Amino acid sequence: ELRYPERLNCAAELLDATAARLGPDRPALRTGGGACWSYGELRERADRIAHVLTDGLGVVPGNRVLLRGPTTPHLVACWLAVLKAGAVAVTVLAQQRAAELATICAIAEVRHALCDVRSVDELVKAGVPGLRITEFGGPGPDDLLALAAGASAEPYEAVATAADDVALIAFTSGTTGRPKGCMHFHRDVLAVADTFSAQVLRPRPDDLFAGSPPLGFTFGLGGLVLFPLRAGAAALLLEQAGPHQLLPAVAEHRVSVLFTAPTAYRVMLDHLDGHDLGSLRRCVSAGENLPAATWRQWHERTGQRIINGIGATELLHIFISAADEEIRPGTTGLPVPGWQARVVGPDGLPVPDGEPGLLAVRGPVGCRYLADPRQREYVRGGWNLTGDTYVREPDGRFRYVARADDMIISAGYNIAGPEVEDALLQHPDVAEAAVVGHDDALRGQIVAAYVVLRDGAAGGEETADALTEAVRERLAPYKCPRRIVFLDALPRTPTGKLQRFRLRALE
Ligand code: 3SK
Repeated sequence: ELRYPERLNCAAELLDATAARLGPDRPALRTGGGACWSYGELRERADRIAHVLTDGLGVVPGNRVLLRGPTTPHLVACWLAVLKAGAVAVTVLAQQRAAELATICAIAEVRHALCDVRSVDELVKAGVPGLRITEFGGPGPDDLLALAAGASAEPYEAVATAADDVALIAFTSGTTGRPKGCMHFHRDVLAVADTFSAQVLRPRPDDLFAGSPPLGFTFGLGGLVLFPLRAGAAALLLEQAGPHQLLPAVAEHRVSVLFTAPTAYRVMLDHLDGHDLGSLRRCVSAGENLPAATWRQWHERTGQRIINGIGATELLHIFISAADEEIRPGTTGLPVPGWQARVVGPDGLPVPDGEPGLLAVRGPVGCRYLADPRQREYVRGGWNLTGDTYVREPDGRFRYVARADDMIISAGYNIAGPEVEDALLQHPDVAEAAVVGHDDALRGQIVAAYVVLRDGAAGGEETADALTEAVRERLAPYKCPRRIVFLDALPRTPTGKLQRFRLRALE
């Protein structure tokens, strides 16, 4: 069981306590350009910013501070400073536009923003009343980094927040709808590091983490900040972190722990040649379902056994996963130690093993939407309902079926798109596949597949027939796509999640 003291500032734990335990000279943050900040330097920079926040900008504990910019050491220092000052970090994505930022600021009652100068235009355009924007990385004397350089060099004494004071508000838009702000406590931040990271991932102080998700997506916050700092390891921060940047970065910097999404693993598989990935020790996949085909191809080509996981912004990070010998490709894994999971029917009661139902989880972190009535739908009887359909296998492993609202019902059959996608992905010409239901007068819905082909493969009727045949060889005929459409790319959210509703609208 996890036990934390009543007074707990997670940023002080992550930074000051780790620096004290392992020494200030250990590398903490590296950049693609070759910069390296030690734990001591990161601490000094975060402390100077914290002095500016409290002495110069008038930030007080509990204030919500928006953080925005590409993934850089300065953004991490700002995040740590905000939390050390007892304020609440609201980290957003660099891709979010003015209207989205305005909504987030309104919901979270944001009054201060620390923004990379390169990402400031949209925030200014958002025109948030009463918002004080402080830029960093610019030339002026009022730039945050200039103010920090002139601030006290004395260590900043972190505010003695309560373990259940809010540390951060993470926004999720899901794939549609008004964004929801998820409040997470100081103890939650340590809990995800002390459960998934410490017990499944098991990082070492000599590890170098890297990955594609940004800090505005809690998958990235964990993989690039919380987990490395808690373990005394280092993170390589890449401003451009797509699959084409990850491959050379892993080789050049000797990355040992990689965090990215299934799509990126698939793209990397097509471009592995010439890249030495021998430094990799751990590869984590989350954000979307990892098809068995992708797991096997990555294993075959790199020797790495991907650690699959399901996480949620509502629960901060990963709660079902498996590593090493526990892995069974095609399943997500077992509840992470400290978490409980079950599959329930519409009445909230567990369904028998092998039968599909809704995934329900509970553990050290729970969903707490900020002023949002959808809280009542997400948390029922103390269990968090993630909105995913799952099956619990007789060996206790959890297998993803589909998002609950994505099941296709065709001629009375329930069909899970991801199963058909997995079958399509086993065809050598298929780079990406997404399967949705389209309305049909006769069958209610038909299975429609949207396919991105690998370079060099041609679309057309012949290929469509070959793909239908490939699915028919693996799955019951009623699951075969009745429509196959070739696209250049699949529609995705800024955090890389497939937007099935856009494909449904293509009917
Ligand atoms: O949303 C997700 O899929 C996710 C996955 C892993 C960790 C955190 C999150 C939000």
